[in-house]
Parts: sequence; C-alpha cells; structure tokens
Amino acid sequence: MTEQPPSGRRRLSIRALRGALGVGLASVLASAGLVALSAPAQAADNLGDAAAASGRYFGTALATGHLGEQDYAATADREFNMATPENEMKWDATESSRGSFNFSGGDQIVQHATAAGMQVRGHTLVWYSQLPGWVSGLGATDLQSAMDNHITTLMQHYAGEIYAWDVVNEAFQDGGSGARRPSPFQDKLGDGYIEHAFRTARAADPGAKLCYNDYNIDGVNAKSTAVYNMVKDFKSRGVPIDCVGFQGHFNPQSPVTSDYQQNLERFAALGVDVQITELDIEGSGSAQADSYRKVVTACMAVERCNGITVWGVTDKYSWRSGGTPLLFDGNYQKKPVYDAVLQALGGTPGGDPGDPGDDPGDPGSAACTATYAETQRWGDRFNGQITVRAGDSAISDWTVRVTLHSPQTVPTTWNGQASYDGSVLTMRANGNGSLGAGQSTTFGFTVMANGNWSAPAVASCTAT
Ligand code: 9MR
Repeated sequence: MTEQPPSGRRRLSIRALRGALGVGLASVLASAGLVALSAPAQAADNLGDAAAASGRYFGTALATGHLGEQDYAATADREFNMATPENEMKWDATESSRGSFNFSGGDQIVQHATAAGMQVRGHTLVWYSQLPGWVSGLGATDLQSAMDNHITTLMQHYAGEIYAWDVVNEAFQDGGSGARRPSPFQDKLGDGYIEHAFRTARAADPGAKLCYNDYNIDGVNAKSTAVYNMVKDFKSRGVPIDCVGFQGHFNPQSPVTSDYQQNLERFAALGVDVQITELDIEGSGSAQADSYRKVVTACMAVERCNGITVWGVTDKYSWRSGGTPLLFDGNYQKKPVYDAVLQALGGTPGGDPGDPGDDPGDPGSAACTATYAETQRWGDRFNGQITVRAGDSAISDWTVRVTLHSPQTVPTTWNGQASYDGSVLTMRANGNGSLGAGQSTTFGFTVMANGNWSAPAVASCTAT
C-alpha cells in the first residue's frame, strides 16, 4: 500500500508532510532491510512528533461538539498527528435514511485535522452498532446493495483524505467461542460479508489502507485467534486487507496482558500493519503510566505497529469519564501518564508548550540518525550494527534506543554503554559521542534469536 495521495481538498502542513514522509520512509527502508530514524534537534516534546521520529503516528479521537472549545482544539492540534472522528463517520451519522448522505460532521473533522497537520483514520463503515433501523429491516439482497452503496459513497467522498478505514468493526463475539457476532450483516449475508466489504472498499478507494478493528483482541485469546485466522485466510486468498486495529480499552478487570506484544507480532507476521486504534486505560498515577508504557513500548518494538490512537483528548469527554482513562485531565493538564507515553515514544518530557520548538509548522533539523544493519548471522544468533550519524551540526553526545523482539536477548554489546528496560536496549556513547556535522560512528551487539529473527528496530536517536 502506498500512503494516501495528496488531494486538492487537502491542505498539507509541513508537519503533516513530515509525518507522512516519516511513515513512507520507514516502509521504504524496512523493505530494504534497514531502519533509519532521526530525531529533531530538540528531542520531540509532543506525542505526534515523538511518534513521527520512528515513522509512526500518534492520534486521538476527535468530536465536532468540542472543537469550538479552545483548550480542546489547541491540545489536540499540539499533540497529535492523526485523528479519528469519534462518531461522525458512523452509519447513523452519515446515512440515517437510505441513500441520503450527510457528511457535515465528518467533513468538519477532516478539515480541522488536515489544517492542523493531522491525517485521518476513517471510522467505521460496517458495524452492528450505531446502525439506523432501516438497515436492520432490509432483506438479504437489499442489505447487500445498501452495504455496498454505503461503503462506496463514503470512501469516494473522502478519497485521498483518509489514511486508513476501519472497514468492518467488532464482527466477533466475546467469550471463548471465537464465533461471529450476530448482526443484520452476519445473520442475512453470512460469513462472506466481511470479505465482500473489504473487496468493495478496495475498489472504492485504492489509496486507503483497509483495516479490521475490534476490542478484546489485544492479547492471545479465542477471539483474537478467530480474527487472526480470518486475516490469515484473507491474506492466503488475496482478499484485500492492510491492517488490524486493536482498540485497547483497558481497566483493572481487563488489564494489558503479558502477551500483548506477542499478539501484535503474530498478526504483523501475517503481513498486515497493526495499529492501536482506541487506546484508553482506566486508572491514575504510576499504575496507569505503567500500563500505557507497556502498550507503547510493545508497539515501538513491532516494526509493523505503525500508529497509536487514544480514544479522546481529555478525561472529561471520554466515553469512560469516570475511569479517567486518557492523557489529559479535565483542565487539559498533562497527567503523569503523559510523560510515560512521551518517553516510551522516544520524546523528552518537560517541554514548554509555548516555546518555539513546539510550533507544529517548525520542521526542526535532525540532530542524529541511527541506522540498523545486520552484519553477521550464525547458529542461534546474529550481530547487529547501528551507525549513528550527526545531522547538520556537531554533537557532543548521543543516546540510541533499540527495541528487540521477544524472546530475543542481548548477551554482548560493544562501542557504547548499554542499559536495558524490558525489551528496550539503550546505548549511550562511550568515548565516541563527539561527532562533527555529518560524521558517524558505530556500535554493535549480539542478539540471541531464541527463534525470533526479526530485525531489532531503532526507536530513537537523541543528541546533545
Ligand atoms: O466513544 C464513542 C461514544 O461517544 C459513542 O457514544 C459510542 C456509541 O457506540 O461509541 C463510542 O466509540 C466506540 C467506537 O466507535 C467503537 N469501539 C468502542 C468505542 C467505545 O464504546
């Protein structure tokens, strides 16, 4: 899949362009077996820029009802480079009576988002919920044509403006069975409706990534395995699917499981992108920060995990407001969890939102880049080498974070000072920190594959 083409209706800011280039560059390099990332001179101090430094996005759900609130809009615009309309593109909002389409809410989100340099995820085309009564009342033949028309009309209206669509949402049941969820689509059209929806979607807008999106598929369980089997089947038969969305609604009863990264990895190994699409985690303080950190660190460790979206800007407008599940409190103050997320993305907390470095239009300049290459493979292990290169200015010190893939371990490193935090290896310069503009040095490490031969991913390069 290519990234979405710029369209006439779309106003691309420098920041959007930079984000898009970041994602594109990462995939080009990934296909060449390389991972190269650069960090802004002042390490990123907002979520979107921090994510963009590793070719990822960091998004939020947006609701038109709050865009007029200055703090809401300013926080969203400063922090995020992807937006998902929380309700505005759903069937009940866009086609409440048959054949009569209303794009006003969706258009408003797209306009706001693109003006602020964000891309947009489309949410959602085929879902059993927020479905007008007239759809449920149709017989099979009519339902099929209504579904096709709905998908085609929305996707063509937004063609070129949507990075990825949640084509089908929540089609599987909870519980241990892995069965399909009863819905008008499932009941009248049978299992084949999902495949049909994806084929229709590809024909409607070949430039958008097509995702299947669901909740309670975050760890390895019967439901996620049912989705996994569907995606595997689609890939083997050439049914067009590009990504799987893991909603990520967590609370103490339903916490982030220890197999979270492993689950993302097994889907990614099928050849699809994996995206965290509706992240929110109830709680507060360090417990909440730890849970968010786990999710973000896992995504950073999986090369095909190319973006995270939190399900709202502020706790006060969350669908789970009582659970304070988001990164900003009701007064738009950063919560402790914010710093944990920013750090896990490779950014540096503590920036003053008012300083010029935060200008979303400021492209910054690369202080250093880090490029990974495998130099040797033998028996049960391989050697990785990272080339650290100074940008346009000389640097006196550098730090590179590298994420490994479970269950890999690192028995040896050289030419740097190593420390470990879970699956993240942090290497600091050790006598080789001083580099003139454009000059480079290397460090290396041995990885015990333990069965996983995936290339370690550079998460960030920061320099002073
Ligand atoms: O956040 C959305 C909330 O405003 C709506 O009232 C609700 C209605 O179904 O949908 C919420 O968003 C859901 C999303 O579209 C799909 N996954 C679950 C989300 C939380 O319920």
